[in-house]
Amino acid sequence: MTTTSSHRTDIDFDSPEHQARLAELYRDFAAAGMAPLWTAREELMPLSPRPRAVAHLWRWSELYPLAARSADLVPVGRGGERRAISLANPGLGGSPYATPTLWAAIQYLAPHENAPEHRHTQSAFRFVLEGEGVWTVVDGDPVAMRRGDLLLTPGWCFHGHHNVSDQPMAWLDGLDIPFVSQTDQGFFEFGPDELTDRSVPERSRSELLWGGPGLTPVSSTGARPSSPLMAYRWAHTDAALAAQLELEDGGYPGVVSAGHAAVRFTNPATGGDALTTMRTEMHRLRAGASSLRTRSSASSVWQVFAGAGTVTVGGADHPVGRGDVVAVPAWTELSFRAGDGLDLFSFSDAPVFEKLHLLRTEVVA
Ligand code: 1HN
Repeated sequence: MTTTSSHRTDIDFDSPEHQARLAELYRDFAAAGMAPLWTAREELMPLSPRPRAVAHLWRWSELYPLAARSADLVPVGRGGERRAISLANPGLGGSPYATPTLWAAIQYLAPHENAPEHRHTQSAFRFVLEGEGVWTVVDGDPVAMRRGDLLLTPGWCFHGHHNVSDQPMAWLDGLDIPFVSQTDQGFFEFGPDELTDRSVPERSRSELLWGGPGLTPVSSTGARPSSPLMAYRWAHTDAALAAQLELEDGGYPGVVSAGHAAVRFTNPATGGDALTTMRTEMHRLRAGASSLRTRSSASSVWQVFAGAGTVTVGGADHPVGRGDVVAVPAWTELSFRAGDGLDLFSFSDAPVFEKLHLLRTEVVA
């Protein structure tokens, strides 16, 4: 793009001599480590977001067997730390990121394997599509992982996993790795090679303290920015979604459509998001129901937990079923339609932009 000044009628901007001097100026800018705005204004300040990430779908039927193959070939242990295989958005030039801010991976732990303890400033969660038998030990508190559960690892909490069963287990990992990496906020520390606590309690210490809705332990020493509750159990999530669907008007009309129930996983001490950098939610669409068509300046990742249906993202329809994962770039139109019913887990970077007063979300007519 070029600009012309209304004041400089004395300059012939199209003359060969002018063009040569301009080319020389741009070369000298580059050599001096300078860059003009006027040639890049549209790229630097588009009228609305122009994500490099693309809408993309990964099939569980492809993810799972590939993760299982890696278990036969790659040990899990100190150094590599985790057998986690990330979902790379094809629009991001080979970076192992689902969106510019979000990492999504399938992690696989074979029978009786351990993933050693460490901690990092990146926040993490696990969402369990299927299986059980793994305990994740978060700051010394062993937390059982089972189908439908959301397990948290807030930033800088030590954590390791161990599979005590005779079956392999795989789950979805979500982390804010790209955001933390691109803003140079990453710190990492190794813990002991062996897990500090190999016990396998039915309920973690965090659940024994924070087990009742609306009930705060009197011994609580004040709210922390991320949730003190490390496990959100499927029985509770399922019951909350089922109860919401009993309300014919959806509860708060205009935010969700009829037949669409949605809950957010929150910090019980503050009501804010469970993690500081990622929003986590569970959605349920009744058989045949459609969600509203929305777009958000937050980017997000969705996994089908149960049922089947159609996702419409960026104007294209895709049939989806259990375990399939969809990446949704910023400002990309999104809606879901259920077949016989559809349960969806989602996570996004919304809390970051909400705190910075940058978040925009709208229902598209
Ligand atoms: C990590 O600690 C986990 O704890 C998963 O399960 C994925 C990716 C990069 C760095 C650390 C986990 C990770 C990770």
